[in-house]
Amino acid sequence: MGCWDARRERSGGPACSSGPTRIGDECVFQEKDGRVTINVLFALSNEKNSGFFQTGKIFETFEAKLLHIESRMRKKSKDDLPELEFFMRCEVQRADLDVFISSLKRVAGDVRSVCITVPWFPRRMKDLDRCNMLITKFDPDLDHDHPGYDDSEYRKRRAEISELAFTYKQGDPLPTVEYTAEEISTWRQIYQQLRSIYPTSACSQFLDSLQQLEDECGYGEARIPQLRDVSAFLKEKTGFQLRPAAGLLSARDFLASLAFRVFQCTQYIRHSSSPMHSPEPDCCHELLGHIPMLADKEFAQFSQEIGLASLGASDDDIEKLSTLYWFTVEFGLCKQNGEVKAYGAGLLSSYGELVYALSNKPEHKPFNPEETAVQPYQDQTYQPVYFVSESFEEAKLKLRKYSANIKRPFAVRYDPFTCSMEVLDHP
Ligand code: HBI
Ligand code: NLE
Ligand code: FE
Repeated sequence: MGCWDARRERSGGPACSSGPTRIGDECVFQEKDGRVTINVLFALSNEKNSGFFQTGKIFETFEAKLLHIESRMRKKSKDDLPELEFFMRCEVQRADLDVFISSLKRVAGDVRSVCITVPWFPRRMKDLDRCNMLITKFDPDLDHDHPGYDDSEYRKRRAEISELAFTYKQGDPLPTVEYTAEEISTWRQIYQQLRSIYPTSACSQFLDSLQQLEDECGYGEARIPQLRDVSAFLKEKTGFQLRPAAGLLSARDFLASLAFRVFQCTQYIRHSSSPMHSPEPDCCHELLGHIPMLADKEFAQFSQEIGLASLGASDDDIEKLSTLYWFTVEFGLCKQNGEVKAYGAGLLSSYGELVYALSNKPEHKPFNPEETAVQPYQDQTYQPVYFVSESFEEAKLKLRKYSANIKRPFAVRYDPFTCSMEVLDHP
């Protein structure tokens, strides 16, 4: 269970940090299943033409998979004989790395290897099965303050629904949940209260989509919509689809799925004793807060762009990106026709916080990604500060610009035909 590579990457960093082959601090290009991708540079003098074939043998011996090769003639200095210099990218067994490099050194001169650290990230839709690392926060089994902590029935129900997410594999039909009368009653209360203040509090994109969900997808106070129906609706509107999540996921895993236009969605409902606010995501948060926004074409596009920017990003960039996500997609406010409206899902699914955010109690700051990305945030209760953009479009454009500027030693492009990532390197 969990995202093996990503987890290891975060706890202490990967291998390839020792041995004579390392230069500088650049190391390991995506270690996966014990194999690393490295860049090797070496030179062969012209007299030793057989050197090239000998290096080939070494590649063969170590079962190194050649991914890229370039060569050029180079003179070390004016009076030297020209040498043929090779640049190769290859994948080898991590455990063989040092011997592989020292073997190359025996036949070639000036061998250098360069590895670049890039955390694992999903490349095919199927890889999302590994993007399910849960954050053990707000857990009804572990957290004494959770409203469901003392309710064994609730905990049992949560475990049952979480199991559906744990066993889900990409491509399976989305599981359906038969909600109990108590659960539907919690939903009804939330729906009624929120629905009554949406017209004055929510941005127009949200209101348009919600209307469509009510007309075409069975949204209403009477029943909790099933992920299967909602996913089919979204697929038609914006190409987004849902997959079940067992709870709050790590930001890296959560954001990565957005790159594939997949939204990880919880399916359980909050405890009936606290309908107006839940610190953790639940189906009310997903269905009322996120889904209407994801049914908007432009919002869907920029959600995917945030996801794409997160793939293989450094921990530091993930932290900033998720803070930005927090203050925009989750808790963003924007001006529309001279009034401040909510477009953040965390607000649109919490009656308590929606009313509070639009009151004069919290601080409202203008949205500016560089500043917002480092603002500490509150994930237990209401935010002390919200960022207001001049318009919904402005938030989108600024966030897009910020995401596009995140530095990585490669670029990614999503291929919608194969639902996979093309990774374009620029060494
Ligand atoms: N996990 N299941 C789930 N749902 C979310 O909305 C969610 C998450 N993990 C992180 C997260 N949201 C964001 O707040 C950012 O940290 C990316
Ligand atoms: N506070 C939100 C709600 O009550 O619906 C959920 C936020 C999840 C990040
Ligand atoms: Fe959310």
